[in-house]
Amino acid sequence: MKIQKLLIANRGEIALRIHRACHEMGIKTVAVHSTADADAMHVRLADETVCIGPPPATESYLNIPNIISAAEIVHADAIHPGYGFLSENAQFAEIVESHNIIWVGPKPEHIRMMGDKIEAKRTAAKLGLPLVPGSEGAIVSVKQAHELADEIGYPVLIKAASGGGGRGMKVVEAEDQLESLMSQAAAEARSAFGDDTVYMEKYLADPRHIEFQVFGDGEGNAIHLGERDCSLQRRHQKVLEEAPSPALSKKERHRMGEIVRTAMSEMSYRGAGTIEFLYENGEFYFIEMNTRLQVEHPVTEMISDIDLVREQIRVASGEGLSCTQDQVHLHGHAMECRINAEDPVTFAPSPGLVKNYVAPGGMHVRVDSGLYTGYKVPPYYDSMIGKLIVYGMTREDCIMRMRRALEEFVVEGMKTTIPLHQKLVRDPEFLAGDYTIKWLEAWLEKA
Ligand code: MV4
Repeated sequence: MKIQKLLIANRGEIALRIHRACHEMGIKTVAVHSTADADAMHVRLADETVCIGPPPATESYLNIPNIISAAEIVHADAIHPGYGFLSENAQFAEIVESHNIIWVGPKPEHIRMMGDKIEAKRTAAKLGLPLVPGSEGAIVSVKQAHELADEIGYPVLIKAASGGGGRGMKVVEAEDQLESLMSQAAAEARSAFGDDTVYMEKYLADPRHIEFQVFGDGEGNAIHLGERDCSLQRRHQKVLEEAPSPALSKKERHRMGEIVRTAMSEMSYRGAGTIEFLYENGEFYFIEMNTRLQVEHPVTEMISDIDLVREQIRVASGEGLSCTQDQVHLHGHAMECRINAEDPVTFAPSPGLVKNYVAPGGMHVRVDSGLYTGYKVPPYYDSMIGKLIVYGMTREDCIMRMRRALEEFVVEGMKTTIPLHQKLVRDPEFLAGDYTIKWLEAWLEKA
């Protein structure tokens, strides 16, 4: 069914991103916003706006009854959740569909399945994805934990089944710590997620984080759009992402791409998805699947010329994918710097009034941001205020362009992570491309 009016259940740059795709497709947009976001760009650009509550996200952007009411009042025929907030809430997806509103997202059953990391691994294994050696399901006893850890060898990692993003993880270096760290992990998981189920994996000491972008039509057709290297992170927050990964050969990309594409085809996956792997010594290990559009999706758009939000909307309205795998031609190199309203050294949040804003431009430079001079960044939400994405024929071209674009970028009135990126993209080790998930934190320590 052709979508006439789409409600964007999000804020900030991703709300803008979705609005732009909609308008290019002739779809009217509805912005929802908290009282703290009345002056936000995503509200200014939308065709209609609905205030859905006070500043705390739990009372506005996470408030399901208010969002559904907003959609009914304006007669929206679709809802796009963006990323974060309700984007991976299977129950919300079901509620949206039960109101006869098109859910621009994966099937609720797939969201639910991948939200349980043990179920996700079980499914991944069945579909032929390589896993990290570890427990087949939950760990139910200390005895079982000891036997398994002895079998796979220390160090091992205890993870929460409902976890993700690194919360509730414990590295166990030796046998004498196993029992106490296991109960700590379970206790943390219970208080963070209301579920103390844990599982065990072999701990990989220093891998890269490489994720594959996939897309399905929900009827067995699926494509992959190559990988992104997201190893450059600090405390599980990604800082800079690039595509393709400097670590992969064309052959490895093709081999893994076909594996993930086949997996998505077999499960009749619908919409955008990201399959996360750890990559060490030339081997891939599946860890999680994200059933949403990701922050870093623009780097994939740059190297594929495929508009991922447009694709999500096409699939949701039953038009199917715009291309087959044969028609996907990945080319060149792209990078994204996440710009946060934070002190570039201490990472303390730094919201406030934008006194002057000048975004870079020119060939192959993209800025996804809702910032403007005179805008006041509210203190209630994520500190990411924009993304700078650039493209080049080669990684070197791309880095030179990123250096130039970062020099042009002016954000006055608050501290931002722009100076951090300026240093990072000038670092010889970064230039060499041989970094892992531990590299950035070590680099920040010595800088
Ligand atoms: C791991 C790992 C090492 N070995 N699993 C962290 C978040 C969650 N998505 C998975 N994570 C990890 N799982 C095994 N078996 C190391 C990490 C990890 C990590 C992964 C991706 C990106 C950044 C990371 C930073 C620290 C730890």
